[in-house]
Amino acid sequence: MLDYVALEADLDAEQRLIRDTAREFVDEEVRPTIGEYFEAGEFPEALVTAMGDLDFYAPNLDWGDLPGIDERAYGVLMQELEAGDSAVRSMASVQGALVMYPIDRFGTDEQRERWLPGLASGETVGCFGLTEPDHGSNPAGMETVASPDADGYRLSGTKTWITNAPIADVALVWAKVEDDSDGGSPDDVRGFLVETDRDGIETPAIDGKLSMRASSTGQVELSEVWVPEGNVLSVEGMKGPLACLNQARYGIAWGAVGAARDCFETARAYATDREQFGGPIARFQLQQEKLAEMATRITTAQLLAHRLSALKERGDLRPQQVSMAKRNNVRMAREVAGTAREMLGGNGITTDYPPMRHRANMETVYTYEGTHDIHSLILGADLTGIEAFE
Ligand code: TGC
Ligand code: FAD
Repeated sequence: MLDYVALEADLDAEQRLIRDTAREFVDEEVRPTIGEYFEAGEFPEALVTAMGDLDFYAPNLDWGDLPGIDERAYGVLMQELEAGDSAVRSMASVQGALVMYPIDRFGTDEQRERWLPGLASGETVGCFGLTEPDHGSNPAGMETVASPDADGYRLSGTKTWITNAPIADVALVWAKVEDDSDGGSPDDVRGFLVETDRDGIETPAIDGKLSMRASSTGQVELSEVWVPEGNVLSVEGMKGPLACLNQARYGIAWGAVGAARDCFETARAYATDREQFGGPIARFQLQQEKLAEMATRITTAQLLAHRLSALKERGDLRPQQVSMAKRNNVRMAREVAGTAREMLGGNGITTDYPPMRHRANMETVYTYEGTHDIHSLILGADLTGIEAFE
């Protein structure tokens, strides 16, 4: 397994155990069938509780029975899961970083006790509704509203492109509390935990995806859905959802390395095995240059991910540094997957081998959690002091 500058030699016993557990899970539970699920356009639902049994959901949180593992161990877990498929890492990211993290950070004791155990075990599935049909890169413009009503709120609006929505028991919906004084300011944004069996909520699937096919994606349509005050998180403004994105983007920066590594290992094995012109194609300098370039780019992305974990562990990680890693590592994985696909010739376009599936998935990963362009602008603003979003 590619670890060219021996970063894994520095893993402690717990980090190694998590790596090995996740690798074994991916080898036994994901690899044998993920191509079929990808073709069928379904998430392998048996994995939802299997991943809960192995503590794959928010193991870096320190509440109740959650293991409270360190940030490097969490990153290594995301890397191993995405080596299987981005849909599997997405399942863990959404459940852990986008639903459990905000409940832990912004919730009341009552909300934590009500939701976290079920989400940790996978008995309860969550989704995170921020994006809307007319507000993707600019979620602050959201139109979903929450009108105060009878000790609670009535929510109306549509969230789209929501991972897990069709299979979710609870949706964390970000909406603006209606306030006539300012016409809907981002400061009015609040997070609402909406059970999906409430009257007025629908979660239809989005079909026709050519990327992230093994993940369930849908909409959350809300028509005057009432939720009690006790379902509202204690955070106001865009820093609520953006803080969650920061956690998930950290996991993606690690996960992309896993997907790229899987492509590299597949291409290396194929090149040493496949014979043309009387010998293995790995003897051709053109193929060796591709492997050298892939290995170098994966290694530099690994270094960035490991450095991020050290900064996060000591509380010094800035969101802009996460943006740099998400942007770099996902672009790297997208390009490495393309090169690996190419090295497999015709076989490379099938689901018998992972590169094409990873490449297709990376089109989504390049776009969600802030597009590549948006992370360029976040870095541009940080480097110049001048925002260029509008
Ligand atoms: P801005 O005015 O800059 O900031 C508003 C407040 O938020 C704070 N903040 C952050 N806090 C934590 N982490 C971050 N990354 C933060 N970025 C900003 C900021 O300090 C401020 O706090 P305060 O106290 O002053 O109020 O925010 P803006 O609305 O102008 O944002 C600009 C922009 C473009 C960067 C932001 O909107 C953005 O990141 N857009 C991209 C949208 C996006 O990433 N959507 C993702 C949807 S979820 C998803 O894709 C899940 S896929 C999951 C899966 O399947 O794995
Ligand atoms: P747009 O914002 O319309 O962008 C279109 C293009 O314009 C992009 O290339 C973009 O980079 C570019 N662009 C936009 N603004 C600028 C600018 N200021 N300067 C330069 N270029 C710009 N969202 C959730 O809330 N929860 C989820 O669970 C979730 N899961 C997803 C799962 C999948 C499979 C997919 C595909 C998306 C998911 N998303 C989710 C939504 C995702 O976060 C958005 O697709 C993403 O934020 C981009 O928004 P958009 O698609 O509306 O594109």
